[in-house]
Amino acid sequence: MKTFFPQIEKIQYEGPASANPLAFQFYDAGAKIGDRSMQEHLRFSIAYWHTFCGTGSDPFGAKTLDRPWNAVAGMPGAEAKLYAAFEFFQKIGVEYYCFHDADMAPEGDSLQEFQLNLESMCKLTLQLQKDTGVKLLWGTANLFSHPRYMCGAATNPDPHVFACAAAQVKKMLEMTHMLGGENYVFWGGREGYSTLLNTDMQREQEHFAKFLHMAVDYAKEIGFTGQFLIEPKPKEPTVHQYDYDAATVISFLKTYELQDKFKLNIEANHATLAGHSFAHELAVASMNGMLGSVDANRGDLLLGWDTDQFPTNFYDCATAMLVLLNQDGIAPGGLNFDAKVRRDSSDLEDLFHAHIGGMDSFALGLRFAHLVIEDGVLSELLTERYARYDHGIGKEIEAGMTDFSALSRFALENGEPQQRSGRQEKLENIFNHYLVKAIKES
Ligand code: XLS
Ligand code: NI
Ligand code: NI
Repeated sequence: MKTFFPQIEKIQYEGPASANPLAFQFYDAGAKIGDRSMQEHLRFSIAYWHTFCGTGSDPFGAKTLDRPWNAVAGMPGAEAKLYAAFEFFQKIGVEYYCFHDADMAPEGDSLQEFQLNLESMCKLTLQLQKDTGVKLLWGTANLFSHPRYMCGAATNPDPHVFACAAAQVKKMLEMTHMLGGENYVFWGGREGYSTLLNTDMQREQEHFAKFLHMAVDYAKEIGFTGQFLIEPKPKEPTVHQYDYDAATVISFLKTYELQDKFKLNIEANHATLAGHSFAHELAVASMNGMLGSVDANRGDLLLGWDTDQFPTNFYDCATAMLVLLNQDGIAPGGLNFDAKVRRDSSDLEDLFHAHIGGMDSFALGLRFAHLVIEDGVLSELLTERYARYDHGIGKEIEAGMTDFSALSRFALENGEPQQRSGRQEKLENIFNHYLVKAIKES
C-alpha cells in the first residue's frame, strides 16, 4: 500500500533531555500516573477535518497546504485521505480520531449521493479501524458548510432545511454507531443569528431543542448508546451563537429537559472567545456533572478569532488537567486536537511537530495535576478557606437552618469579620513549583 509519510517512523518517547524534535519529551503512553497509564488518562484524538482536509486557504489567500492525498478528486481522493489518516494515527500513536460526515465523503450533487458515498467510506473506515485498533471518539455532521445552511440548520426559518439537517444527523448517527463511536457531538455551526430584525429567537431555540430530542430518540431506536455532547462557542460564524458558553448551554439543556441526555465538549479557543479561561469553562461543566469531552487547542489572544492552534502552553494544560483529574477523568470523552497547523507550516512533517507539541503539553499537565492532587497542597488551602461553613452560623446557612433575622442579629452582635488573605501570589508560586517538579520527574 502507498505510504504518505515514508520518511517518518513511529514517534517514540525520549524524555526532556532528548534533542530529537520528532520524539516525545513528556508523553510516555504506557507510563503510569496514579492507577492509569498516560494513554488511558489523556485519550488523545485527531480531528480529521483540520489535519487531513485543511488546505491553508484563508479569506486573503489561496491554498498553501499541498497534500499528496488531495491530488485526486472524488471517491479515490477520499480513500487516499483515509489511508493517509490511518497511517498518521499509527505513527503519532493516538488511539482515537473524530470526523464530520463531509470530511470523509464527497458531497456529490445531492443528499442521496452524499449518503451513498458516506456509507461506502465508513465501510472502509471500519475495516481500517479493525486492522489498526484505532477507534472513533466522536462523529458529527457538518451542518454549516453547504449553502443550504446559510441561515442555520435546525434553527433555519425554513423547515425544509431543518429536514435536510435531520437527514444528515440521522445518517451520521447510524455511521457513528456502526463505527463504535463513543460519543456524538453537536457543535452549533450556524445555529445563531446576526440581526434581530429578521430573527424570532425564541422560535429558533425551540426548534433546536426539538431537533436534539429527535436525535436522542433516534439514537435509542438504533441502539446507539454513546454520549451526546454539545460544544459551546460564543461567536463565529454568526454574531450570536446560541450555544454561547458552558453556562448558557447548561441552562438551555435544563430549560428543554435535555440535561440528562447531553454533556459538554469544551474547546479551549471557544472559552477564550467567550471571555473565559479554558479552565473556567471546564470547571463550570464539571461542577454540573456535565464535562464530557475536550477540544484541545488554543487561540491567539492578540487576534481574537478562532485560530484553533495547537496547545503549547504548559500552564493552561496544567489547569485543565486539574479539573479533569478532580472529576476522575474524561472517559468516554477524550482530548481531541481540534487544531490546525498555520498556513505557512506547509510541510507534511509540520503535522507531526504540531501533534507532538500538543500531546507533550497535556502529558506534562497530567503529571503536574497528579502531583498537586497527591500532595494535597491546593485542596488543603481550599478546605481551610471555606472551613467556617463547617460549623456554627456557616453550617446553618448551608443547611438552610437560618434566616435573615437570625443572620442580622449575628452580624450586629459580632462586629466586623476578621480579614483573611486569599493568598493568590503564594498559590501561583506553588503552582510553578509543581510545574517544575513535573518537568523534573518526566
Ligand atoms: C468549530 C468547531 C468544530 C467542532 C466540530 O469552531 O470547533 O470544529 O469541533 O464541528
Ligand atoms: Ni471544536
Ligand atoms: Ni475552534
